[in-house]
Amino acid sequence: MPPSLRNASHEWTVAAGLLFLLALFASAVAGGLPGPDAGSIQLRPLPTAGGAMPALAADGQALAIGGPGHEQAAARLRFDLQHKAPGEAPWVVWMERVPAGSVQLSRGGWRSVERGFFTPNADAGSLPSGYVFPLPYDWQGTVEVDLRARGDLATVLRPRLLSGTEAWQVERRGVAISATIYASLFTLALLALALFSAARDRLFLTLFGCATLTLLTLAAVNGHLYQVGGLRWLAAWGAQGLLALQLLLCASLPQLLQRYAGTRQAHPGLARAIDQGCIALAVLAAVCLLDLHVLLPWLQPLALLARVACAGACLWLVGDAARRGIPMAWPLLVLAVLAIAAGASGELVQRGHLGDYPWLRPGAQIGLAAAMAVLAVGVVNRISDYRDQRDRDQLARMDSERRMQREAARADLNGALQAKLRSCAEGDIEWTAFRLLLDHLAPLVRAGNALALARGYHGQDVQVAVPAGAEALVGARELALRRHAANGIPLQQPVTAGMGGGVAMEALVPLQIRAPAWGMLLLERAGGEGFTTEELALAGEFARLTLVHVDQALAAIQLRRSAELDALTGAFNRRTIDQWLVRSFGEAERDGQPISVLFVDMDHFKSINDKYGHACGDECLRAVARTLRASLGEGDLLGRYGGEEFIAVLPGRGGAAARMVGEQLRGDVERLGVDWEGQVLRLTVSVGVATRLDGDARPADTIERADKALYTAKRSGRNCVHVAPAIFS
Ligand code: GH3
Ligand code: MG
Ligand code: MG
Repeated sequence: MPPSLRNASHEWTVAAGLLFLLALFASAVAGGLPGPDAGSIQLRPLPTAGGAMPALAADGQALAIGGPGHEQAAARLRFDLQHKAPGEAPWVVWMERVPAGSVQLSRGGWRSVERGFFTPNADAGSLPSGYVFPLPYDWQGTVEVDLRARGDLATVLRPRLLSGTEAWQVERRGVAISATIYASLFTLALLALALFSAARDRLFLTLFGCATLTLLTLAAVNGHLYQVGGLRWLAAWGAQGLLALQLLLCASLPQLLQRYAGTRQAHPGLARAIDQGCIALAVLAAVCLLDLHVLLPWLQPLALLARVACAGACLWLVGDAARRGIPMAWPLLVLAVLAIAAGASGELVQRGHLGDYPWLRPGAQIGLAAAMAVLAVGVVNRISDYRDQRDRDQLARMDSERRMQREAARADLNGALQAKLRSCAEGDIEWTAFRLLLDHLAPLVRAGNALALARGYHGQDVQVAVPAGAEALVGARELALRRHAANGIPLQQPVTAGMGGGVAMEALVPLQIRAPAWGMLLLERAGGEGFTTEELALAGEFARLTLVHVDQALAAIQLRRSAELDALTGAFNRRTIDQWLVRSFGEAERDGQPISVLFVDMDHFKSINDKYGHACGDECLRAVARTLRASLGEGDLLGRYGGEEFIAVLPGRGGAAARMVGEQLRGDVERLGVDWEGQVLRLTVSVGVATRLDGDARPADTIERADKALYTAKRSGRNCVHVAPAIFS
């Protein structure tokens, strides 16, 4: 499956899951609050303490407080009460908990408890959703009660008449909904922190900050923050603290979205503008905390403006993210639109411009929490980016490690071939090279059995098996192997291995040898795991390297030989024989052994050249050299000293023994017949023999005496052997 497709389906699965949770939540909210006409109350305006008339909201059933000129408001509530027995829950006047400084009911001498948004009410629980005023049992029929309220923030009070049981249910549902919202945000914040510690990405820290701020702000807007023991001190800031929190949230949400959508990279100019806006909001929040009461009439509209701007920026950012296909952006956009619509309507309701829709406030809060959750899912997608990156890094590291390992193995093989083949005898080079090849290659490609086979390679048939039993790999299929070698492409096939008949993979890697010679590497690995292309390539590369080294070693031997030998006859050349003479004479002197030098010169050779031509002369030279070589012993040396003159060095023999060898050589040449253009040419040689004397410090002395003996042999009529006398005068 392509990754893009996988991501998309994964995203929709997450979105569907979130939608399901949201639907569950929404259904709980929709059924959770009483409708607008639960009890019937009429409101009539009353003059307040300062003499100003209080404002009734547009629908006439709500009392506006806060805002310029309305810090105090009062209204007379009129309702019909049915009788409640003392055992039953009393009638209750219930008002949604809006930010009012104080709310109180009174009738004649009776006064209710004074409730306030920023003052904790011991009897109201820690997550109250409304101001609850139980009415005395003895009130019946049409009753009129005065409602007095104070507040700094513009909002409306909507008193309802509920039975005690109803009020209790409303409160409990409110607690459940708020607790769920807070718990989700708290969990989200924790998760963000965990993600930050795992991924070290500032994005998660921003998510943590946003989730925490949302939690605090919602708790403040609902008035719950000031009910919680440890956070009660925040009430000291009153309405301005509430505004500061809202402003901070407005500053942080676009920051989070900006990081999520990657706006800094996509639209740097816009990102800068958003940053500046956020800084301005943070400054404004700090001003709020200064607690300068005179600023409040200005701060409230500014905060409203900030909320509108924040909503606009968020919508734009999410829309842009959706357009650019960033994970979870579409579900987030839908939720953001819903939450902003609910928030805006809730704002209108709270200012009395719209009728009473009690689900709007919790709806907007749930929308915000859900949007945060979706956003979290979106940013968590980054984790999979990290994972992909880590996987890629790991693969690259493994790859480079493997490459380094192979490079080291190659260098190893190269070094071993260089060192071993240099000291190898000519006939052992191929075998040794293949053995090294298999020793290095088999463990690297995890081949249990390995075999190198070459036929006619440098005139030799070579077969090397590692371990020794692996010869069985060839079996009776040499012809098939030869055919495969001809096409030159490595292949592998499953085979049954050994006596147990287990499964194995066999790789056949042809050696690049010039026809008609051919060769093949056979590698066998137990189990069904095949050789990778890379492993086959490596085997081919190692084989090529080995063949190059074999060629080089053989060429070096060839070169050495051509420098030592006479090209025409294959005997040692004069330079080599001179070196050997020095060495052999040294050894003879050291060991006290005799050593003799024989000069062999062909008789009347010039006339052969003259009569039959130079080519014939060359052929005769070769034939004589062959004959002399064959007549000499294992440790004797034969060299061409110049022209048609040969020299034989006989270590360990002197006097009579040397003379016998001389006679042998002479006789063998005499018996030799050289075929030339249908004729058999007869050749003879004269031989001069000299044995090293104790006084002969250098070979030259002995050579000189042998030369003189040869001269004597020539004068004596040729085709004879003359031995230099022991003391030459
Ligand atoms: P003698 O019995 O006195 O040794 O007579 P000879 O003709 O062998 O004597 P000489 O030393 O005068 O002649 C040697 C000849 O060998 C001269 C030269 O043409 C011939 N010769 C020397 N080197 C080669 C060679 O490499 N090939 C051929 N074809 N002839 C060579
Ligand atoms: Mg001669
Ligand atoms: Mg000569």
